[in-house]
Amino acid sequence: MKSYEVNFDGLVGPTHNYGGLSYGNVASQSNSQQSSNPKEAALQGLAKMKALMDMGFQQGVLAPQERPDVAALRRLGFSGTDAQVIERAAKEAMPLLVASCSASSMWVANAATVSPSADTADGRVHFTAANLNCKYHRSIEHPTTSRVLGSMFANQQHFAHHAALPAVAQFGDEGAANHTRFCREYGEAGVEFFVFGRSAFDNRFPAPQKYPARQTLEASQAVARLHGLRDEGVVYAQQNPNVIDQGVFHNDVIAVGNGEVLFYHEDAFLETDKMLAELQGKLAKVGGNFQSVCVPRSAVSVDDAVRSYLFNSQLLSRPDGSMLLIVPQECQANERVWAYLQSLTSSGGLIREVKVFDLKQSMQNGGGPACLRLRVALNESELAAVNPGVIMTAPLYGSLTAWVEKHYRDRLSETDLADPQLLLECRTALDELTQILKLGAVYPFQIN
Ligand code: SUG
Repeated sequence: MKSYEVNFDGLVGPTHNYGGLSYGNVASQSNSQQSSNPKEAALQGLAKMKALMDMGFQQGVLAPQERPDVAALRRLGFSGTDAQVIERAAKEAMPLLVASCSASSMWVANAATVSPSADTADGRVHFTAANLNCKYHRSIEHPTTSRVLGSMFANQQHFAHHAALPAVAQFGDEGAANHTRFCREYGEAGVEFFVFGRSAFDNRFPAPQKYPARQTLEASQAVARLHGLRDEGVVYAQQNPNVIDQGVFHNDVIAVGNGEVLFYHEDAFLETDKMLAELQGKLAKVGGNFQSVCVPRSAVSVDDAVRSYLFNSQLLSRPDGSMLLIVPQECQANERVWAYLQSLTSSGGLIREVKVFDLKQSMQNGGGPACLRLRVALNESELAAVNPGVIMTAPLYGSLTAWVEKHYRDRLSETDLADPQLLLECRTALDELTQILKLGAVYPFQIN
């Protein structure tokens, strides 16, 4: 049976703004308070989806969330009508209103961890929504994420969904941003690679000194258990705490894998040689030939990697077995990174082509091409069981572009977030979106 890697991209929501909410994420911190352009952000994301579809890749779309999250503000004690809740939060606790307005669900690499059916004990595709509990504005995403994923992957014969892990720091889980899967073919058993930043219960693992390590070993282990993965099909590795302290808040800012290939920075991990040997050995047991491409710090520093998001690229397999790298334009703007990419593609290795995308609106909040997509490996019958409304087609691209043009503002600053009209605009837009994507009722305003 044929199998595919389907990239589901997060559609940027109507409240996209620069709230400076993510300590440890350099771009989020340095663009705090700038005004944003939600319309441009959504169109940039859609252009990437369309381009990948046009190149022949399977592409899907994941809906944004209802913001401001009035229910979250009510849980924090603000009361009255929806407009009064927003007004009171704006007056008494602006940072909480800003957090409740974040469109951060667009970075769907953090929505969930996904294990394909070839790896799991019951032969179903397993999803665990990420609790994202390191940052308040992201911790409020998972209930709606679960409903949206449930509506996209509703067929219980093929798909199994797990609720987010307990919402405490010991089980901090950032989803697929710290998870990669190696395999020969997407439909064959593979090796799932979980990268953690610290251990909650074992102090032998060093933790970063400055910035938070969002993913714990214990969270990764719990996800592997929930998904019914075999020990032989799992490798755990620790992110180098020093790179977390330099702004590598997720592993997908310093490494990316696809098929049998890991593309990573020399400083990305601790005990790299041991980890590479384990990946090689375990992949060999399922017939795979593990290969790694290490980018030396002499060619690209960690600082250049963080600024350019070289590793937050999408590494995609082409029909002839070679690979293509989708990078943000910040890579082209960085002389050293661009020179490295030129040498990489001309070296005769597996990575033959680089395609550049303008994702500046998302990049300014620390979200590159890989942050914007959730990979789901599916065989033909599983793909046929996905809600067809969320699979990208030329007509769907047309409808979504028209929908963005109709509903989105082209400028949003902090003071605009206090405007109750924004909530109405968002709800009107999302109500129409659930019809376009045939999702049914998934948002709190549609359910309550
Ligand atoms: O969690 N930024 C996101 C970026 C997530 C990137 N995802 C991956 N690397 N997979 C975060 O830090 C910033 C929001 C703000 O400051 O307004 C933000 O949430």
